[in-house]
Amino acid sequence: MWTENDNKLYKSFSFKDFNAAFGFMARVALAAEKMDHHPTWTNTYNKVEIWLSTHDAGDIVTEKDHKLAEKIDKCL
Ligand code: H2B
Repeated sequence: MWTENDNKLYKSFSFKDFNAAFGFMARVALAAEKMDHHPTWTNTYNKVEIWLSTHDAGDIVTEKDHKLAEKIDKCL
């Protein structure tokens, strides 16, 4: 579930292993590049954490972040 805190949308994802996590990240990267809207994220082995905000709008959550969040969920 995405949560909004401190002007960021946040979600944590867990996978079977690194390979599954990185496959997900590759799909997200392509979707993000298409939108020209990019995640702030970390990956540790099978875990991926993502924060979304719109820097161009002053680091707040905008419709673009909600749209990317939706696309990210479809990359699962
Ligand atoms: N990603 C995110 N998350 N927020 C932005 O404001 C943003 C971005 N701006 N990706 C884009 C790129 C902008 O810097 C470029 C120049 O279009």
